[in-house]
Amino acid sequence: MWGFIFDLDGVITDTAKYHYLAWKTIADELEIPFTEEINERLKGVSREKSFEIILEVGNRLDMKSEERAKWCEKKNKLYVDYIKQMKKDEVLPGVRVFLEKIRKGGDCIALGSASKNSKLILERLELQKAFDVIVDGTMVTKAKPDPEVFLQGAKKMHINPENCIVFEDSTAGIEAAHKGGMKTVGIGDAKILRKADGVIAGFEGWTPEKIVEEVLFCVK
Ligand code: G16
Ligand code: MG
Repeated sequence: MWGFIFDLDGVITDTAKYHYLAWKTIADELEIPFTEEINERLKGVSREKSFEIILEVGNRLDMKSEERAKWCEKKNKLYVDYIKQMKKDEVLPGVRVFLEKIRKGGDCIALGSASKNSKLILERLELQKAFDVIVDGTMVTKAKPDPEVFLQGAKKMHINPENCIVFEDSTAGIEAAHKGGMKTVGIGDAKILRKADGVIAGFEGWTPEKIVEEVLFCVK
């Protein structure tokens, strides 16, 4: 039996665009340049670590923790306003069908996200019941690339890490899953996710069996 673990942002839905808009507002207010390249580094990492990366770019690492917390809270308010408006058709193409196929095949499904807003997002997408196990940013002490989020997911599914397949769009997440002894499938650009065991553009046209055979074990 396999345990399939899904990252949320960039794998199930594209909340990266909302994170981007919210962080851009904050960076603009702090007069820190915010480029696509910086945005790429924020993927999969915690809110606090994201802000630290922005401060590093702006040479503002001297900012005190109380002030950092205020900016992070402001960013989250802006972000939550965006995700409250999300519609269920914002699930990425092929994801819903892929999850149903895992369910029919009798394997286990977990969410492994850094986000503290995962419950609200799953609710908006009407996907709360699609997961047997949910582990998110409210439950972990160490953020990706630490493997904690995925190891908790495996443990709660009662499946050994080597029998878990993690779907991730971020390099921090791929690193985390490998550190946890799991197999990885990158979602997105193979050049960026070159450390993943396999990379696919998205779930459309894929079945769980095809992923195991063609992507992870290269049986063509
Ligand atoms: C997501 C995003 C990250 C974000 C993190 C924390 O992680 O990829 O950019 O910083 O959640 O989100 P929040 O501020 O909502 O707690 P994942 O693991 O779902 O890709
Ligand atoms: Mg992600």
